[in-house]
Amino acid sequence: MRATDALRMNTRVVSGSVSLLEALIHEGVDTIFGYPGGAIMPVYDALYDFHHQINHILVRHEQGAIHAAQGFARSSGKTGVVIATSGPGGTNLVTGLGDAIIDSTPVVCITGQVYAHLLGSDAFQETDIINITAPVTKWNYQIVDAAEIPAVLAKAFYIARSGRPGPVLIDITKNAQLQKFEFNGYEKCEFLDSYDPKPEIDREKIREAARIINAAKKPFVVFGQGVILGNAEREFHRFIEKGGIPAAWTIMGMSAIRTDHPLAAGMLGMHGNYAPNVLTNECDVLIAIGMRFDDRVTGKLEKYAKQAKIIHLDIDAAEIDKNVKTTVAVCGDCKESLPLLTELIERKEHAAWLGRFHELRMEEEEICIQPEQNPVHPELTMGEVIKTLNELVRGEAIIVTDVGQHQMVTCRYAKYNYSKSNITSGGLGTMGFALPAAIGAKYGAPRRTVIAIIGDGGFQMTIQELGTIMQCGVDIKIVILNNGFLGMVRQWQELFHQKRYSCVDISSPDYVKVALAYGIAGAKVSDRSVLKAALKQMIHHKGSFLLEVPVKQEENVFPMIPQGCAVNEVRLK
Ligand SMILES: Cc1ncc(C[n+]2csc(CCOP(=O)(O)OP(=O)(O)O)c2C)c(N)n1
Repeated sequence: MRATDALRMNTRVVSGSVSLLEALIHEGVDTIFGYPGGAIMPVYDALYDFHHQINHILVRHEQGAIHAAQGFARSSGKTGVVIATSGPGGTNLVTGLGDAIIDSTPVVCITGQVYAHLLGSDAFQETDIINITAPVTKWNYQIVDAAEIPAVLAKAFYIARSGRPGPVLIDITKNAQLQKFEFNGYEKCEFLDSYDPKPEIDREKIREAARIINAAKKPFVVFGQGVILGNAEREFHRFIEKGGIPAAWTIMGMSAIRTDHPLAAGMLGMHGNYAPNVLTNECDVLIAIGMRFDDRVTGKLEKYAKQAKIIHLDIDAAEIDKNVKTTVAVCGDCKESLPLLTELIERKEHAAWLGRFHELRMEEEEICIQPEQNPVHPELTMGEVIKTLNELVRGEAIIVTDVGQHQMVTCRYAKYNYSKSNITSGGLGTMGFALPAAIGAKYGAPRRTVIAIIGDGGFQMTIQELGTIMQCGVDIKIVILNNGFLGMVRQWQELFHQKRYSCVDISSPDYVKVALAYGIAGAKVSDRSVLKAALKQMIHHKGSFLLEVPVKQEENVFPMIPQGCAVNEVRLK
C-alpha cells in the first residue's frame, strides 16, 4: 500500500509497542504497574512518549506489580494492567496470576519475550511463560507478529473483564514489539464466537427458586464476590430486604452490604462468625449467590446444609453442582437474575428466624468478642486494634489484609459502609499480598483512605514495596500486627500438633527505622492508653505511615471450625 492510500484509510504505520500503548489508552487504562527488562525494552521505549497519558508505577518486584494491579482492580472495578519482561519477570507474576484466577480478579499482564527466531533455543531470559501460566490464566496468548497486537489486546481486555473475570497474559516477542505495521485503529471487543460469558437466565428456574423461597420458614442467603463483580449490590439489597432474609458473606463477598445492615449475618467459614456457620445447618432453604462453596466455607462437605434445599445463582456454569448439589441452579449474571427473583418472592420478615441469629451472635459476643476486644492482660490484642480502628474510620476506609490470624480477625471485626472496601487474598491465601495490593487499591480509589493490616511474616515477604511507596509518593496506612510468630501456623501447631512449635517464631527488623529509611513516617505503639491516639496520628498523617503494634504472642483466633468438622461444629474457644 502506498503512503497516500494508507492516509486515506486512516491507517498509520506504527511499531507494535506503540500500538500496544494505544490499545491500553483505548481501554481507558491510565495506570500500569511494571518492571522493565531486555525483552520488553521496546515497550518501555515507547512509554517514554506516552508518560502523560499512562502513569507507570515502578514496583520493586514483579509480584508486587501483579498484586498492585489486583488491588487496583478490586478497589476500582476496572481491569488492572501489568508489564514485565521475559524469563524471571514473567515467572515472578505466577503467584499473582494464581491469586487473581481463584479470586476472579480482572488483570491483563503483558510480558516481553525473546525474538521469535530464538523461541525454543534456550535464549537468554527465555522461558515458556505460555505453558507455565496456562493453568493460572483465563486466557493466554503469544504474539509474534505486530499486526496481531490490536485485536489480541481487545480480546484480552474483553476476556479479563467479562463473565467471571480473571487474569489474562499476553506474551509479545521482541521482534513484534519493534516491527512496524499498518495500524488501522483500535476496536474494542464485545463478542467472541467461542465464549459465552453471560448465560441466558432460565425463567423456569427463577419461578422454581421463587416457589421454594416463598415456602421457606428459615431461608438463609450466603453470598460471595459475585455480587460485587456483577455490580449487583442494589439488586441484592432489594432481594434480601423484600424477602426478609438474613445474609452472610464469604470473605470475598464482604462489604457488598454494610456490616451494620439489619439483615447482615456476618462472615462464613473456618474463622467466620458463629451464627452463620451454625445456622447453615439449620436453615430450610440456602440461597447461594455469586459464591463457589469453597472448602473453607463448607467445612465437611458431607455434613453441609443437608437439611436444606439449595438454590445457587452463579455466572460460572462450572461452579454449579461442583461442590454442593443444588435443588435449583440459576446460571447467569446475578444483576439480571436477582431482579427477576425479587419480583416473584413474597414480602416477609422471618422475625423468629432472625432472632436465632441474634441469640447466637450474643453467645459469640460474650465468649469470643468481648474478651478479645476488651482484654484484661496488658498486651494488646489484634481484636482491640481493629475495634479501635473502627471507632476512628467508622466504616469509611478500604481495608487490605494479608494472610493469617490478623486477616481473620480483621475480616471478622472491620466495619464497612461501602462495597469494594475489603481487599484480601481469599482463595490462594498469598502472604505478601497486602502491601502491594494496598498501593494498587489507592490508585484505584484515590479519594479513599486505604489501610493495610499485615502480619510480621507477610510484611517481610514483600517489604521491598516500601521502595515503591517512597518513589511514587502514594498515601497508604500500614498497620503491622506483630506477634513474633507466623501466627496462624503457630495456632495450628498449638491446637493440632501438641504445641510443637516448628519453625514459626520469626524475628523482625525495627520496622519504624525501616520505614524511615524509605522516607516513610512511622511509630510503634504497645501501650493501650495511647493506642487510639497512635491510630489517629496514622490516619491523619499526610502521606504514608507505618504503625507497628506488638500484640499478644500466643493468641488464638476463634471461632474456628476445626479441619474436617461440619460448619455447626464451630468452636467458640
Ligand atoms: C506465600 C505463603 N507462604 C506460606 C503460607 C502459609 N501461611 C499461612 S498463614 C501463615 C502465617 C502468617 O504469619 P504472619 O504474616 O505473621 O501473620 P499472623 O498469622 O501472625 O497474623 C503462613 C506461613 C501462605 N499462606 N503464603
